[in-house]
Amino acid sequence: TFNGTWKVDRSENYDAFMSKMGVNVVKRKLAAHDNLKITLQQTGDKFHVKESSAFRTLELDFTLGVTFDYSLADGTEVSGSWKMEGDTLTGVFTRKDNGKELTTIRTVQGDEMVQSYSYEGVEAKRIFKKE
Ligand code: MYR
Repeated sequence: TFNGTWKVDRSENYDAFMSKMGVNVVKRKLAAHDNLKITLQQTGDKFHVKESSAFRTLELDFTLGVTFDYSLADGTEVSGSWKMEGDTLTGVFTRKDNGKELTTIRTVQGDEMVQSYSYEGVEAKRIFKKE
């Protein structure tokens, strides 16, 4: 379902979300045009991820249900895991700096991947199209 390269097409409430996360206005303006591209390759319960954006390029592996560390594009460090329920990927991550929880959900809807984010009651979405 998730396999392929997904390029961000549009975002909803992302600026307010980043603001709640404590990202300053300069970085938020840059992030609004980050050209985020995520390539997902699933093999069983393992995922290989390639991420590229105006900020950086990185690759990582995770296994469903297994906790791993990840740094957000602004340097905020989180730790958590993804789980799969049906065709929904749900990630629960905890910020290392303040212990607060960030949850994120990926679903594929038609030819788009929708990723929603939630932090301290503020929600956002980024919608990706398959490349
Ligand atoms: C991946 O599957 O792509 C790697 C793990 C992602 C972990 C959490 C993603 C949350 C991103 C939130 C961006 C907020 C920017 C302030």
